[in-house]
Amino acid sequence: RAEGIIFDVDGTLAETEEVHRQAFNDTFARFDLPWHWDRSLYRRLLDVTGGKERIRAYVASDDPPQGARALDLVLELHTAKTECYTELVVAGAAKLRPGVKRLIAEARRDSVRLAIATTTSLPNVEALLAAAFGSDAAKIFEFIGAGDVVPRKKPAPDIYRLVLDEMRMPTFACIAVEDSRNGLDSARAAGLPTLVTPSVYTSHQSFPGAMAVVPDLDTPPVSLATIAKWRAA
Ligand code: XBP
Ligand code: MG
Repeated sequence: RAEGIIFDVDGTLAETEEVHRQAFNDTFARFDLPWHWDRSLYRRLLDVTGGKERIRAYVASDDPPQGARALDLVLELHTAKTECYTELVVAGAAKLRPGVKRLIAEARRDSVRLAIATTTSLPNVEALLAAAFGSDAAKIFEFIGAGDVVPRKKPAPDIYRLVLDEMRMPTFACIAVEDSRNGLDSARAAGLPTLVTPSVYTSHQSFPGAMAVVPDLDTPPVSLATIAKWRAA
C-alpha cells in the first residue's frame, strides 16, 4: 500500500484556477495595466507554471501594451496578486474537490503520511487549508513544498524530490495526486506513481504514464485499497 501521498494543490485539492485568474485580472486593473486574461488565453498561459513566470511568459509571447513596465513590476504585481488571491480564498472562493476530504481522512486514520508539492505560493496553500480544514489545517500535511523553494518549477521534478527528501521517504512508498500534464510529468520524473484527476483547465490534456486517471476522487470513490490495487497492477 502507499505509505505516503503527496498532493498537488491547484486543480487537485480544489478548483482554484478561476480564482487565480480573477486575482491576476484584479491586480492588472489595480496597476492600470490594460490587460485581461480570458479563459482561453489563461488555458494557454497555464502551460507555464508559477505566477511570476506566467506574467513574464505572457509579456514575452504576446507583447502586450506596457509589457516593459510590467516586467519591472513583476515582483510587486505578484505580491499584490497573492494578497488578492488569499483574500478571495479566505472568503470561501475555492472549495475542496469531491472525495478529497474523505481520502485525506482515511489516510490519517491509517497513518498514511501526507504532504504537498505545488508551484503556487505558500500563503495561497495556507489560505486554502485554513478555509477547508479550519483549526486542523496545520496538522494534516507534514510538509508543504511550495513556490520558490526550488529553482525549477513543474514539470521539473525538483519540488517532488524536495518533498520526498524532507519526508525521508523512498519514492516507491509514495504516490502523487495531480490534475495537469505539467504536474504529472514532474511527479513521474521524480519516480512517483501518479493518480490524475483532471480539472476544468486540464481536462483536454493527455496523461501518458499516469497510474490511473479518474474524473475526481469520488468518481468512483478512491480509497487506500483502490490505490493499492492500481499500484499492484
Ligand atoms: C499551479 C500554478 C500556479 C498558480 C499560481 O500549478 O501554475 O502557478 O496558477 O500560483 P500546479 P502563484 O497545480 O501544477 O502546482 O501565482 O502563487 O505562482
Ligand atoms: Mg495542479
